[in-house]
Amino acid sequence: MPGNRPPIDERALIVVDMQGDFMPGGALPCVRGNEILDGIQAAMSSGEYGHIVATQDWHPAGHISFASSHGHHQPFEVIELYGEPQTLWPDHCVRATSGAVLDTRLDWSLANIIIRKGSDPRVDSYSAFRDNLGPKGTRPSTGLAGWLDERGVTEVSVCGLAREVCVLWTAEDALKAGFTTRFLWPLTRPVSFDSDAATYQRLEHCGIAIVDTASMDSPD
Ligand code: VGL
Ligand code: ZN
Repeated sequence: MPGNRPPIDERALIVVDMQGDFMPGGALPCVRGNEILDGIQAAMSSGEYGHIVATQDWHPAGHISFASSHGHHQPFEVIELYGEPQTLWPDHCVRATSGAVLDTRLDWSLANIIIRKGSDPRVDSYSAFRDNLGPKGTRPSTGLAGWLDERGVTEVSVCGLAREVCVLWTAEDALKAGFTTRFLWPLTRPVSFDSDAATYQRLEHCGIAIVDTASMDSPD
């Protein structure tokens, strides 16, 4: 129930993919992604969360999610990969490049664990919990659900970039893993606002709490 929260040591905050390439001017920018920096820093340092998890999109050059790896396709085209739709992206978050660095305006010393994802050249990875569907029909786990379970976490709050991609998939997997899940809507930004209605519907449909508190006053 909203308002009926567990104790702080049972709460985790997951900060998804706050990296240069998802910021304005980056390779795969979210709309005004910089606007959520202050709110995320406030959430991280609020003392309201007993555990802070960060994720970092971390692709090898030539990753299968890059349009440039497929020759005849353009960024944002959708192809079929392993029987599922795969959006092809501009090259982004290539490991050890400047665009992959976690935004230095946030204090990452507050994070208890940083999960790098998308390192398998053959499969994309949106969620903090597991890869997208891969060549053998498997979705290898990142180990995050176990990490949270071992620490007694029961409630997960998600924020970061991009609202309709990695934050959404992370929230859906958190719920599937059995955590009460909160989506801090004003502390996310999408690649495109066109996706917002569909994202909202998906969250409502599966029972993820969409948090839009007065302290997070932006309607975006
Ligand atoms: C993301 C597209 C491709 C994200 C990552 O962080 O939302 N989106 N890779
Ligand atoms: Zn990516």
